[in-house]
Amino acid sequence: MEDPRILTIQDISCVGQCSLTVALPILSACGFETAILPSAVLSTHTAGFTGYTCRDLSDDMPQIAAHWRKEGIRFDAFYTGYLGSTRQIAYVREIFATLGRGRNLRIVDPAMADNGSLYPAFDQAYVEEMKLLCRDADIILPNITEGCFLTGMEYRAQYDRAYVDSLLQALAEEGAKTVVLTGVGYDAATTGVVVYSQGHSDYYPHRRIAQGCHGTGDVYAAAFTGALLRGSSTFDAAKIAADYTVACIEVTQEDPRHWYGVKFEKKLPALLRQLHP
Ligand code: PXL
Repeated sequence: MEDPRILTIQDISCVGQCSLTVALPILSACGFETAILPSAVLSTHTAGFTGYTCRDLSDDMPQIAAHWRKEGIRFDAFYTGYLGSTRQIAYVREIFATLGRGRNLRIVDPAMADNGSLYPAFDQAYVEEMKLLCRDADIILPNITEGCFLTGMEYRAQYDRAYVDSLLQALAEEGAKTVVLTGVGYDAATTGVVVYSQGHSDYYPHRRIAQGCHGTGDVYAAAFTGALLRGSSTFDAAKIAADYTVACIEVTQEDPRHWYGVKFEKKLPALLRQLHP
């Protein structure tokens, strides 16, 4: 059998340890041929830097996809993260529909919101298009805020298990097949991830580190994708990715000057020991 080929579609933030500069090294280290489709090139990410440059590559996306179609290049898995516009989401949906081979697993991180608000670049039209992409996906990885935008449910900073169950149910009603809901914690010391599929959910709680870091969602989603494609169950992949992300945040915190991203490189050897025993 041919080795799986993954396509990851998101921006390149040249500096900032997020999106493609995280996904590509993590998935390559996991042992996969990883193709990229950059949706934009920014000098840095947008969370905390000011005056960054941004070259939108929307016009290039359909041309790149058309070339791949012509060459017969196909993908066994897709993983998408931060996308720049509603138009880009529509291109990604077309890529899902035309460039897969075999059962082609589709993993979508609807990276668009946190702490109750959409990221500044996005609006309701973007949310509506993201709902369609999430319907096309096999697995989505929203946080609670993104889950609320995808379903219209009210965002709450404090919540209980019944609220999380309703959110998962609402996501399933919107067409989500498997949901990996991140950042779920019922007390101040704990956060965790709920994996939901076909009416059944499992919770993996882990230590919450008070001071969040930028880019942890991207580190989590890339490690989850790598672990899943290496053969872990969805729940085990969610756990492996959670433990890896916590370890990355811990090592980042040893260096208080490192405010803009996660030192995911330092813990790659430990992740690989788990995935290639
Ligand atoms: O980590 C998500 C992300 C990716 N890419 C860019 C971002 C962000 C979050 O702010 O700004 C450009």
